[in-house]
Amino acid sequence: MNADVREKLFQQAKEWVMDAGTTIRTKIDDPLKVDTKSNPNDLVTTMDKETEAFFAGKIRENYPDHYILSEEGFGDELSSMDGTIWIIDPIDGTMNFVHQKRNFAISVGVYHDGIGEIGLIYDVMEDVLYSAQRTKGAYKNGEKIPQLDTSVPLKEAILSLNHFWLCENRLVNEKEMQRLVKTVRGTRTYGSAALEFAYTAEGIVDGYLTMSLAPWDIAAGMVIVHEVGGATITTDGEPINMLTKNSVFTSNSSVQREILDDFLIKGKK
Ligand code: 2AM
Ligand code: CA
Repeated sequence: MNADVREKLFQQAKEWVMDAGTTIRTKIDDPLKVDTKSNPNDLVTTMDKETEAFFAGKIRENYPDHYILSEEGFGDELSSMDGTIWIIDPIDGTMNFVHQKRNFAISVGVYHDGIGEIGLIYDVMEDVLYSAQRTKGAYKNGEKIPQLDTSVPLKEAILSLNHFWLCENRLVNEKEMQRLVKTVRGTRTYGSAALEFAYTAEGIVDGYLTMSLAPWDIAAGMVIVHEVGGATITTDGEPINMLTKNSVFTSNSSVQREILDDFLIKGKK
């Protein structure tokens, strides 16, 4: 994508993200209608749907030739990554949104012919925007985030993960996961994949590992992590397929190599 085109898109996307965030903050104490989706813990609210409808309306009006891949049904059915695609999670961390009224984010990634061009993750209640454009670096509220430290030993690393490996243990070896948890300095579970990517990019956690995420949970985060020198792969060490669900492991390169070789791959042998 041409840099000028991308810059304009970035400014536009950023404006819509901030507008959507302001609306959510204004309505945060309004009564909520909460429904469930794939399971009783997979939540969706009217706010998720209204926010996605807001983005879809703006994109369809202003960029009728762009596509939308999104969580709550306002997007397109896509079978390829050709063209310009907005990959949107209107509220990532819906359980946090419902139970805590914090620790959730708006996540918007823009991909062109399969390449991540723009990533925006907005921590709505903290009013913190993580952003990146391909080749332009990553920013937190407009301040450049430094490149990741690749010399962090695993025993001093903090790893963001959740209990989903217990539910999807065919993907990883349970004993190896236990050994990993004991090896690292600490683990954290924030409950918003987008924020966990943002924290990885910021270097306040050294990686995020989880078993099954949709494209909209990771699209923006992948661009942002990439811009600080990190990488995102599956737990098998394979590239992410943006048209399906994936197991996901994002981190700086040194932690990634070590966890992949010594725990994830080894656990499969
Ligand atoms: P969501 O809030 O947009 O649903 C929680 O650890 C993280 O995993 C959140 O980013 C959440 O996204 C995501 N997630 C993906 N699939 C999920 C599911 N079936 N149930 C709960 N969280 C899910
Ligand atoms: Ca969501």
